[in-house]
Amino acid sequence: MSETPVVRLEKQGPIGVIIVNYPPVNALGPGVSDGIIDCLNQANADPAITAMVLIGDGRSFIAGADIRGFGTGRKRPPLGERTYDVLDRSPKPVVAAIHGYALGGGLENAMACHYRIAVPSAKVGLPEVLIGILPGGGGTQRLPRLVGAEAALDLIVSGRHVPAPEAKALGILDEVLPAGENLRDAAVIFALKMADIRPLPRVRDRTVTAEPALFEAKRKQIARRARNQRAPYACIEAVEAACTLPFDEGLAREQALFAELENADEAKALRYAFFAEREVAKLPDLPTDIQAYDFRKPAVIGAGTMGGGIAMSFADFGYDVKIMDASQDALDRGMARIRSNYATSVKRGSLAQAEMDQRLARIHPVPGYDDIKDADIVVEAVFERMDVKKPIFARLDEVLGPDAFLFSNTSALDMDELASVTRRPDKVAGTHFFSPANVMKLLEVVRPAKASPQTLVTAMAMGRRIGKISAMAGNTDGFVANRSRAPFNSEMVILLEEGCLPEQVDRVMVDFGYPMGPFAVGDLAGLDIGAEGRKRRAAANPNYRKLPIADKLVEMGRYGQKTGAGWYRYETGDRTPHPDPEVAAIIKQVAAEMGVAQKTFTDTDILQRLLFASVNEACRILEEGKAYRASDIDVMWLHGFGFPRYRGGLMFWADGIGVRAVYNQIAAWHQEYGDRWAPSRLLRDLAESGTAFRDAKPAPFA
Ligand code: T1G
Repeated sequence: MSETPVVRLEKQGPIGVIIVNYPPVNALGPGVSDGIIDCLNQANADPAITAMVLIGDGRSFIAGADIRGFGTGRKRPPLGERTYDVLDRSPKPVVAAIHGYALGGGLENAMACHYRIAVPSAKVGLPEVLIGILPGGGGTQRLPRLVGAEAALDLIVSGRHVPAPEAKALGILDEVLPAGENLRDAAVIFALKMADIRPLPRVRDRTVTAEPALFEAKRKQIARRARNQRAPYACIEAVEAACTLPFDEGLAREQALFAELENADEAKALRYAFFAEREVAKLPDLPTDIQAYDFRKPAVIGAGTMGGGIAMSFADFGYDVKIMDASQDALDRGMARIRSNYATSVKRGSLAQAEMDQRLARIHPVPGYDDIKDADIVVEAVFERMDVKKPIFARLDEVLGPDAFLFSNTSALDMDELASVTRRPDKVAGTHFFSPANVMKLLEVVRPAKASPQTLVTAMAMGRRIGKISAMAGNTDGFVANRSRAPFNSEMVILLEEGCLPEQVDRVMVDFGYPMGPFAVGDLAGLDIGAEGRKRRAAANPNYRKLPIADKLVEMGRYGQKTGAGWYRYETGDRTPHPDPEVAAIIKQVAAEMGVAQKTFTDTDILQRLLFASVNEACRILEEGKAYRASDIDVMWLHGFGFPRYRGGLMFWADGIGVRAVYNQIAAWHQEYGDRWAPSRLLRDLAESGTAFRDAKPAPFA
């Protein structure tokens, strides 16, 4: 069977239609750019052709360069020989006809065309900064010439996708078609109309200027978010070059900046994160032909903080959702909290009032089980106690239709035990949202032993349909995210016993790239919550390493922001953490009572004590078959704990240090501190075989 070429030229009267066909998103993979050049040259050499259309087959225009090709030493064609240059030299007009996405090199090709038209649902953008590089196909030089320096800075430094109507208003598109109009036919008609217009409107012939202050202001504006990163600043420099240099010199500057970034650690980490976020959706031990159930009637049980946030997640993505709670008062409070959350977004300008009203209207508070009996998916989010959840699951099992799925938002309880109180254990799974549920993107799907493949696939798909990144976790204490995080949470307090202060640890972690230090995060979440979990684990395990300093603060009623004092003290109405001499005194006193030798620590000591503890636990999780991949654990750390994305994730970062070095350090701490630092078997095996964490072969899912 003849393979459809990745790029082909079809003639429609005097119009040459150049069609890119490189599924799934028409990335500029092997042969695509050369194919476009060949077709352009053929059409320009054909006297019967007066103009061209460049269009994508399948679901999209061109979604950009093939990211898999970066960092492979792949040779890029020299300036002057790329598609953008051949388009620039074309003596006949070329119309870019856009549907789906025109991103990165895709939009850059479109901007090197003479005209650009799109369907209303199309999106365009230059997202290169999100993978640690910058537009390398002339985008930093052409976009400012189309939309002006300020708008170009916004789009290139943010990497955001722009809907077609906005792209038209900005000047990127010449036309947005009426809904339902056939793109290819409209593009051919457009090309016929423009075929004889001369001079050809080449974007490179325009000029753009800007005040230097604009770039300084942009640098100041991104300083906090772009901390420790290079690409955002390189984007600014490239746009500045578009405003200060002739086109070809600006292009050369762009190329130099691109070359500096492509193989930098930041770009490698961000490319890794991009693919890890797609890999995490794959469930290698389940049949690939299983269809997720197309749920339509979700319901949430529990109108507390989590239940309300979960209901908002459904409403935010267009689902009508019922939220049930036993007491009307709890429902009223829950709805008030939801309303207030939306109002805050409206006040911030990130949500329109009309949109808030629509979303609120989709959330239906109901008082009883009978009101949710038609639900096809239920997410339970009540108090984190098995004796509270079990009766609810048993009752739901009675009330709901036989095909309904029962999910629990529990963050650590045994999902097998919860499933056992129902007659449908095959339809039960954990769906662990992270707080605040309507904001955090991670959804941990917890896999009980009896869950059917369709239940797991449906839970994963449910997350994606409400904007989450779903990741599969084994049914183990703390599942995967919190279990891998637990040693970090202990080690940070143990460091205080040895002479650290909360503010020192927080500074190290913020300098590393976290948005907030872990002690400040504890104060935000509430120290009393962690205490509950420590009590439960200490009761279950006599060897459990207690944290007397943390326990003492809770005994003193220092729960954090909600009590005005925790690890830090807070002024009334102000959430700024202030180091508290009283906490320093408590630390000193408890450490003395424990007889812990005091030390001084470098920033690296602190960073590695926290993160290596979690790397070791992550290896245990993999060797027990509770996660599919090390990169899944990275996705959880990126989207559950705010691990800095430009470092790839916990395990990717550890690979940067090297398995052997990590193992040696953990083995040394094992000598010094005893069992809590015993290297996991997998870590030892990886170190002996010289295998990277991200190439670890975990045990089959258990
Ligand atoms: N390269 C390689 N593979 C890609 C890809 C790309 N650019 N985009 C998507 N894929 C794969 C993806 O890994 C997945 O594979 C499948 O396609 C479906 O993707 C020169 C240098 C277009 C918005 O950054 O944002 O151009 O898992 O699940 O949710 O200046 O894909 O099926 O095996 O994400 O519908 C700039 C990146 C590149 C766009 C579609 N372009 N892609 O989202 O599908 S750099 C980008 C996306 C560049 C120039 C520079 C999204 C999407 P698999 P998906 P989706």
